[in-house]
Amino acid sequence: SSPKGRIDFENVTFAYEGAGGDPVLKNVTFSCLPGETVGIIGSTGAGKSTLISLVPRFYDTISGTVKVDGVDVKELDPALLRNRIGIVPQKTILFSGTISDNLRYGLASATQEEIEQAAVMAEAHPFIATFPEGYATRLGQKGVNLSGGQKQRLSIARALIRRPDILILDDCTSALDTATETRIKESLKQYAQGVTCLMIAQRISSVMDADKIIVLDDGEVVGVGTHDTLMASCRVYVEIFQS
Ligand code: DGT
Repeated sequence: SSPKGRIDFENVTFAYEGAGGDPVLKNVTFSCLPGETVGIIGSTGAGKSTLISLVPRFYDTISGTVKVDGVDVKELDPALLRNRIGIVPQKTILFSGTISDNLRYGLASATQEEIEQAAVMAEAHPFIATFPEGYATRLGQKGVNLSGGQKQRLSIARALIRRPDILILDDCTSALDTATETRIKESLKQYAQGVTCLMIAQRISSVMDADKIIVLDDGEVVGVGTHDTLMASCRVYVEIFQS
């Protein structure tokens, strides 16, 4: 089968209703090729989370087109579209239940082997293995206390179990130390080959090795390129790098 997970934004303009109509994204154009890792950088309020929310079509554009594998998302069945996209939100939400339940998150068909594979990819397996009850360890109100970084790793594993064509990470590695973050990225490269990865980051170091980086400033794309090109050509990028 042909590679999947291409994303195209073509002159996308978007505004939230009732927010004075001021566009949050203005004329945004970029592409992610299947299997590419694309970083999104920009100051707070630049529109990064809004941008990624248009891929699973949480909102419709005012003008312009978002395409997945060449098809306007408005023409795709929303359920099928969202099934192909794994989203790891900024804030991890875990519920009272076992680690396996939390990773499965309603995907009844997931086997223990698939759960563990996803946990290995997300660098969660090693800490889960230290618990006496392993994957049967209970989380939540009466459960074990996890660190922010451990929760983020469970959240990444939860998205990977669904074997998405597109993985969207919304600034979800900020609670991880850089060594763990690097290991997760390495293992994604190795195991999740072919998965298109869109990754919002606060730290430039998180996306430095991405195939390309999109720099958003006040809803506009002010730079697209690799770290080296942007360092040489994009003022906003250099400012974020130096801050
Ligand atoms: P962050 O997460 O602080 O780094 O900021 P970004 O870059 O992810 O920005 P984003 O997309 O969360 O917000 C862009 C603008 O849109 C900002 O002025 C807040 C506004 N906004 C975000 N979400 C909503 C929403 O659900 N409703 C309305 N009315 N406005 C929103």
